Amino acid sequence: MSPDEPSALWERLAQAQRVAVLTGAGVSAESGVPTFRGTDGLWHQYRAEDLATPEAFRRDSRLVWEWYDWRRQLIAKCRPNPAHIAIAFLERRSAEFLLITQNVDGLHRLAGSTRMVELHGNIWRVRCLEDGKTTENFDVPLPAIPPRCDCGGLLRPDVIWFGEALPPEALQEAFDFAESCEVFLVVGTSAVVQPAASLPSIARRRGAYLVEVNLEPTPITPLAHESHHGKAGDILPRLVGSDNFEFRTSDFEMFPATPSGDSCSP
Ligand code: BV8
Repeated sequence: MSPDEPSALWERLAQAQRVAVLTGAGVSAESGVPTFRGTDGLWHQYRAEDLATPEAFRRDSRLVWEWYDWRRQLIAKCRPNPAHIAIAFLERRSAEFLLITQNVDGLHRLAGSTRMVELHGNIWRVRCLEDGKTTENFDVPLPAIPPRCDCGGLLRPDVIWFGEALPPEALQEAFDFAESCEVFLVVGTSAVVQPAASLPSIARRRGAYLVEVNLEPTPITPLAHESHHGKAGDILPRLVGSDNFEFRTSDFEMFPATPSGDSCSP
């Protein structure tokens, strides 16, 4: 859809009771978080099956933790961008709303999103393999690799690895909302990882107005009523009307000021 073509989204949002948004790594790209399959894609350096699977962790938990520590150090310097803000803004102007994210970086919550499910977990949480306790951990860098629980048990990142089931309640909430929303926005995902990638087609089949925002066409494009190709940080504020909504980056502190305090704009 060319930028000058009028979007019916505004109107649809005005009538909609229930609005859902699905996001992927592309929504955090302009904050400096590498995507998975883009040119700076994580996977180019590391094969997914080498690092983001239970087998890989059993084989070499140190290697897997070195990778997650590297990502945490990178994400810790990043701040939400106008796309994250537009989604938080949309939540506030929607009667019923659900943000369904595949991202583990925590930037949506930092941008003020509250009605959300993190389908693939969160990189700032750890889980003990002994006592099963899940705790928040913001140590950047991690003082010890692999990190251990105070019970002595080995900790793992509280994320969903390939081959692992998604959190059933989060998954159910996402599917229920996709089946009953009037507007479904898809932002910055290559839509290849299942079961998340099935949500847009379910929403469309159940009558939702489906709108995609992505740098390039994806498997969702043929399904979408509107497909806007470009940067989410440019397009989304205009689409949802948050472009005249002021916010100060200093509002966003992931956690106590990062020692270096240098920004990481790409
Ligand atoms: C499971 C957490 C079973 C970890 C992640 C059916 C068919 C085929 C395969 C399967 C299938 N069902 C299951 C599978 C296997 C697998 C799967 O889907 N594999 C794929 C590769 C084919 N799925 C699973 O293993 C899932 N588990 O099925 O368990 C089961 C069931 C019951 C009981 C036991 C077991 C678990 C999947 C979750 C894996 N964990 N992350 C971590 O992060 O370390 S997935 C991870 O990769 C992300 O979370 C995300 O989901 C995915 C990356 O995708 P995107 O976010 O879309 O990112 P990508 O880089 O690909 O694309 C970025 C996009 O943004 C691009 O389109 C680009 O153009 C765009 N973009 C870039 N910049 C911008 C932009 N757009 C706008 N603006 C910009 N500025």
